[in-house]
Amino acid sequence: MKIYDRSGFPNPARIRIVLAEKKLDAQMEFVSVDLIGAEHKQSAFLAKNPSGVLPVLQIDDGTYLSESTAITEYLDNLDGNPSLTGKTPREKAMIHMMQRRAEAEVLDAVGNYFHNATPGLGPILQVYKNPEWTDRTAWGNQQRDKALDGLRYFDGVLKGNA
Ligand SMILES: N[C@@H](CCC(=O)N[C@@H](CS)C(=O)NCC(=O)O)C(=O)O
Repeated sequence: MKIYDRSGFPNPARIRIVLAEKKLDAQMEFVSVDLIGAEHKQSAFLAKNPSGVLPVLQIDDGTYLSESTAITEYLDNLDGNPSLTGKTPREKAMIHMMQRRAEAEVLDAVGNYFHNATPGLGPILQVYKNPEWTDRTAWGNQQRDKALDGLRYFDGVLKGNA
């Protein structure tokens, strides 16, 4: 199996954590994609993942899988121990719900803040520009506040589970 990723970026890190937990690192070939040079926006990479984002997993039959949740599910189902995506219907649903909540309330908001209220990745990578965003920085800062609220929520959840 091959994983197209980049060290130091959050979504690739999600899969590195899965690989470590499942002890699958040794079976994986890591292919580093030059995000700063916009390699992921070139046709060769877009053929693997039309969304133009990392990570992407290539499995042994040649299929490309993207979306961290789908990659996690695939790797988890190769071998049930430890189980990361749940075993019972309740566990599976709870994990799916919390994962989606973490993406919506924290990860997406952090990305929006980074891209809109900080120098971010620079103009080459800001492929989508909404002309109606008259104050992108204000919106970006609002996303920062949303991410901080999300982190407070997860702090509470984790304290309750300690
Ligand atoms: N929903 C995707 C998000 C992937 C994503 O946004 N990856 C970032 C790296 S952390 C990326 O490739 N960004 C490049 C860009 O947006 O140009 C997933 O779950 O894998």
